Amino acid sequence: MHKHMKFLICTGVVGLAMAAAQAQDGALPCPLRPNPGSVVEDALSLSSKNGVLSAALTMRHSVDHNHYNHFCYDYETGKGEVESPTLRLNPGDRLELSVKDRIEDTLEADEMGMDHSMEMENNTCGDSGKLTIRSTNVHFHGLNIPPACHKDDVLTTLIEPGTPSFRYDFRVPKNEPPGLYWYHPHVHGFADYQVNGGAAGALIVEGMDKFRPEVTGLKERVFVIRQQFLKPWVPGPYQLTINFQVAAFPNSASPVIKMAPGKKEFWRVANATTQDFLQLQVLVNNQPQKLQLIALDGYPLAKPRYEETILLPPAGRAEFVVEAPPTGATANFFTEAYNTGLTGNPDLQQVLADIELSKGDDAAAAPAVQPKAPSRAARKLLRFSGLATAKVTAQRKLYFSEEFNGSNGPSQFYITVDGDKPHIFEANEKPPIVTKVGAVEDWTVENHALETHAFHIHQIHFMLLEVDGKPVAHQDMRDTIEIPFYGGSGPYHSVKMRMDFRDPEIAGTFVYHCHILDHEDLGMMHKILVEPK
Ligand SMILES: [Cu+2]
Repeated sequence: MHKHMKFLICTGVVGLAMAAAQAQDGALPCPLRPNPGSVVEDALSLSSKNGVLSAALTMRHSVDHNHYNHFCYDYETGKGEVESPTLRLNPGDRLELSVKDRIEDTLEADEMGMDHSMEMENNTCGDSGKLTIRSTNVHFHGLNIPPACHKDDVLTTLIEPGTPSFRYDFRVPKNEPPGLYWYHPHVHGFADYQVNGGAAGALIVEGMDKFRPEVTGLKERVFVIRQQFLKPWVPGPYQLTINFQVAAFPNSASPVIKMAPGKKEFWRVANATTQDFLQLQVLVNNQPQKLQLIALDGYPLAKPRYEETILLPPAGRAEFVVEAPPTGATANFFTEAYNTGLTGNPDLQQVLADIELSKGDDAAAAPAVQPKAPSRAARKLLRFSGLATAKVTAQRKLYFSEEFNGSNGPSQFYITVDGDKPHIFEANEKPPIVTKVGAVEDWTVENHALETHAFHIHQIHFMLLEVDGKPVAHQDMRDTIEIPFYGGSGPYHSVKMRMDFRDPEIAGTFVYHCHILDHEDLGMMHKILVEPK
C-alpha cells in the first residue's frame, strides 16, 4: 500500500509550480516519449573505448500533456537529447559519469522539502543542503563496487539543482559478472518519485557469451520496463512502459516488437518499476513459450534452463533467449497477474508489447557463429565463485513488518534484525549489522507483513539457499528477491541466502532495503557496516 494520500496535495502543488516555472524561463522539458503503437526501439548505447566510458547526464523534470510526471536522465547527442542511454562497459573498464541536476527550482518544492525531507547530517559527498524532491544522486544497482564517494554511495552523496556537475568515477571490477545492471536515483525519501518518473537506465557489463555461449551471435534487445504516475499522485495501479512507450492496451495501441522470422534473439529485461512484480511471458497464440533463461540480476546462470514464466521483483533483471513466433501466429510479450497480498498493490496481467514478424531484420541478424564451450576456469574467476562451499562465519535473521494506524492501511514499514526493536531508517543511525571483510553469512529474511516485499542489498550479490525452509532447486546469485506476504495463518514466508563479504573492495557502510521504492523512502531500510580487514 502506498503513502499516496499523504502526498496527494503537495505533489500537485509542486507539479503545477514546476510546470509554471518551466513556462516562464523556458527550461528544457524531458525528451518526448514514443507514441503508443510504435515500434519499440532500444535506448542509445554508449560503449567504452580503450577501457573508458565518459558521459554526461542531466536530470530534468517535466509534466506531459497527459499529466504524467517525467524525471529524466538527459543525454546530449549533438542531434538533440535522448534519455537514459544504455551504458556498456567491459570488466575492468572505467566509468566517468558526470551528473547535473536541473530539476526546476520553486518555492513550493522547497516547502515540500522542509515538510518531508530529513536532514542529511552526513552529506559529506557532493553538495550540502536538505534532501528534497529536487535532490538527486545515482545508485549503480547490482555493481559490486565500493560504497564510497564518487563510486556507489547513496548515504552521503547529494546533488542539488543548479550546482556544477557531480562526477562518478569508478572501475568495473575485473571479476564482475557479465550481465544487465541498471542505474537510478537513490535519495532517501524521494527515490520513488524520480524512478517512477522514468529516471532509470540500463548498464551492461559485456562478455555474457564467454560464460553462456547460447547467446553468441544472437541479436540483442534491451527492454527497460518502467512505471509512470499521474500528477497529482493517484492511488492504484500505474501505467507500465517499455523503453518509455506506454503499454496500456486496450486504452491505447500496444507497443510493437519486431522479430525476424525463424530467428532467436537475446532479450535483456530490467524491471525498473517502483513496485510492480512482473511475471514475464512470451505468448504465442495465447500459449506461454519456453524461454531459455541465461542470467538473473546480471549473473550468468550455472546452467541455462527453460521457463515459461519469469518472476521479476522490482529492480530484478532477466536475460533470456526468445524464438521468433511462426508466420501467421499471434504473439505478445506479456506480464501475468501477481498477488501481493491484502495490503499490497494489485499487479494486473497485461500485454507489454505485440510481437510482429518483419522481413527487413534478416540482414541485421548476425551470421551464425559457432559457440565456444564455456570455460570452467573463467567461471571460477568470477566474483562470488566458491560461495556454496565457503565457511559460514555468521547466521542472522531479519524480518519485514508493517504497523497499522487506524484503517487506512499500513503507516510504518520496517525491516528489522530479529531481537531489535522495529524502527525506520534514520540518516544518523548506527548500523544494526556490523561485519568484517572476509565474512560469509547466511541470512534468513522473513515477511511478517500482509504484502509481498522485495529484499535488496547494495554492493553484493547473494546466493539463494532456501525458500520457506526448503532447499532451492537452483542456487542462483541474485541482488533482489521477493518474499511473499503473510496470509494470516501458518508460518511466515522466508528466504535464506548466503551473503558474500569476502571482497575488500566493498568495505564501508551501505544499505539493505525493500525495493518497493516508497517502502524504502518511508524507512524500510537500514545500514550495514563492513569493516575493513
Ligand atoms: Cu516493501
